[in-house]
Amino acid sequence: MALKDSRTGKTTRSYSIDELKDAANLMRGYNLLALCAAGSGHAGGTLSLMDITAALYLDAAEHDPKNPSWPDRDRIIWSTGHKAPGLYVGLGIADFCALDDIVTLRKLGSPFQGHPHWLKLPGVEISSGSLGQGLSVSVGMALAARLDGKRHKIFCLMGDGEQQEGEVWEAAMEAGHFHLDNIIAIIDRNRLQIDGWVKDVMNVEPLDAKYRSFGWEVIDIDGHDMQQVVDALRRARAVEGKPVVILADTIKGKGVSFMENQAGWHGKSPNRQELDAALKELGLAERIDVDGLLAKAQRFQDEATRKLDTKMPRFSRDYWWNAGATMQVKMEPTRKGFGRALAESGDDERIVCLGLDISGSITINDFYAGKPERTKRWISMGIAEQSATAAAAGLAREGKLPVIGSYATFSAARNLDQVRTSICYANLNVLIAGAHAGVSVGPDGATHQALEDLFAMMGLPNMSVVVPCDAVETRKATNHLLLQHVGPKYIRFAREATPIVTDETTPFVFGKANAIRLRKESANFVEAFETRLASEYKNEREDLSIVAIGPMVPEAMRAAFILKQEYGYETRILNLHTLKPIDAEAILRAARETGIVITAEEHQIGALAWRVSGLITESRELYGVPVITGAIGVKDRFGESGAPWELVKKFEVSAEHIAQKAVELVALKKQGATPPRA
Ligand SMILES: Cc1ncc(C[n+]2csc(CCOP(=O)(O)OP(=O)(O)O)c2C)c(N)n1
Repeated sequence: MALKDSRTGKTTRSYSIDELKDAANLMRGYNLLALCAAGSGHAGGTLSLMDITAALYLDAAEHDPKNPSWPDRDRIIWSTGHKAPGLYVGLGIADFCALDDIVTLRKLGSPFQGHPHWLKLPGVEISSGSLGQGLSVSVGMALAARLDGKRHKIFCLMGDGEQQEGEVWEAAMEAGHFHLDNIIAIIDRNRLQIDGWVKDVMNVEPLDAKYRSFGWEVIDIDGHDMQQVVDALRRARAVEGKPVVILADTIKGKGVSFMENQAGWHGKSPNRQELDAALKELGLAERIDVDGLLAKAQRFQDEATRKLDTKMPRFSRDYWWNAGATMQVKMEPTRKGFGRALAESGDDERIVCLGLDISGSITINDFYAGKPERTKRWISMGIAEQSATAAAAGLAREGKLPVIGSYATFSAARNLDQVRTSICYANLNVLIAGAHAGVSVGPDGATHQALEDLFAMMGLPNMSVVVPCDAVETRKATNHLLLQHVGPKYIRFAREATPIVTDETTPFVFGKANAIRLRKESANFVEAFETRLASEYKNEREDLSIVAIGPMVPEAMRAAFILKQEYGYETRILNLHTLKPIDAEAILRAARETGIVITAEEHQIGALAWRVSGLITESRELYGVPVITGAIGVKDRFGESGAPWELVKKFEVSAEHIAQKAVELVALKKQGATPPRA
């Protein structure tokens, strides 16, 4: 059992129950320290899973830290991706990596991503973070082992909330059907998820009867009794002819009294004071060099910041948000506008909001906050994006106005076929919110940074797509989509606080772009600009145009300021809040009148860029007119963990990058023929 030398097959180290208990305790400490240094992450679930993790990495799994890709090793599949730090301390305690290094968790460039990525850290078997996929991956690995005549086991760790994903049950059926006795699933049954108790959010019990009925062997244990954990893992290994699931009863936040059984500690990290209190309670205050490791984390961060800064385009001064005495701006997350609109318009009896266990942070629960009469129209569906999407179609078919929302990658990708067939093909009146979109989601990393959702939503017939630029516009757009617009509709917004650049008087007309012009440097950023409907805007013979969506609109405005200050260039900005139907007239006019069109999207380049350049190349009116195009956005790569604004810099979606591109294109334009001015 346990840690092996893959060359000789000999066990390199065995652990007693007491040693395993001690290891689990120490792992809890390192876990909390890493979370504190990161300033974000999931304390509750990592603590509930820690005794199992220690037993798995140090006793149950046969693997060799010196040879992490040993073909005969047992595989550990971390389906419960948000508990990544638990996985990392498991790897650390078993010597796959240095425990001390885990303190760089979630920082830019760290192999310890917010959610596990197997291509960044040896010992990690798969990339995860989108819940409910690990058991299917395990089925694939188990089938491969069978085909290859291998005897290793595949351990799959899941949460109990995660059992709400329908895919888990497809995989459970497959494992039972194929009698995959090389799969050992472990469910961290702490009975809490984000929105509250699993039984209230969407009951999954009785899990034992469910798994049994799919042909599984079920073992029930106390997941904090080390002897029981070790025995269960040994018993599971011996079962033949069917897969095994260990249902481990645990306590979320286990080991730290103020975190235990508190839903609020799901996605939270301790501050320094809380960390000290937790380590004291765990008896680790003297055993872990907290100051030394936090200093190590800081050095890592400083180096990441230095590297990032050397790559940023440079100008004569610092134009970053609120860096100077003038052009000050207020910031607020765009998602707040979504919640405000639901609170405002929610009295309409047709509106029904569906909860997908991420309700607070995407603000969808503002719909019923302080309004008990609305709670009957709040329907918690659990972590089940696909079924909830089709259920929304059912509600819409019966005349309701359903609203669903989650991280954009789960509300517009995980469920894409349901959106396509049940909502768009049927042309039903469903509002889908794609929240936390773009790289600026930050430290959660690639799995949570939707950068492709607009490709899908834009490509669906009947779908309307709106990407508002700030919280104020998000409120207006949500109200419009909810009550005025009939049909499938997608609204995309971000997580991080971004500049407020509109107010109540700024026009918002669905399908019609706004033209924005810098007038003069002012104390307040917003006052420096004039905004009007693009259709009412008269040509000012600007040097270039920037067509932007979402939080790239404020970046485009800041770029216009840089370009004016540094080069005297005049810029026309189009806020293309409605991406579909697109305001072709505003775009073609900008192309004809300025000769340069730069698109700016916090998305893989193309959702906006290729639409705009497609319009330009297709236009008869522009035939023979030279138009230079440029695209700012993410360049066909996945995101990664880092602080939100760091990622804006790293993925080159800042005002500085837009300005740099503009300078290059204006130089090109000056070299070539001057386009005719209308
Ligand atoms: C497909 C998908 N939907 C939503 C989320 C966001 N999310 C992260 S953790 C979580 C709750 C998980 O609950 P559970 O499995 O019980 O884990 P635990 O409470 O033990 O942390 C949710 C909804 C996600 N990561 N993946």
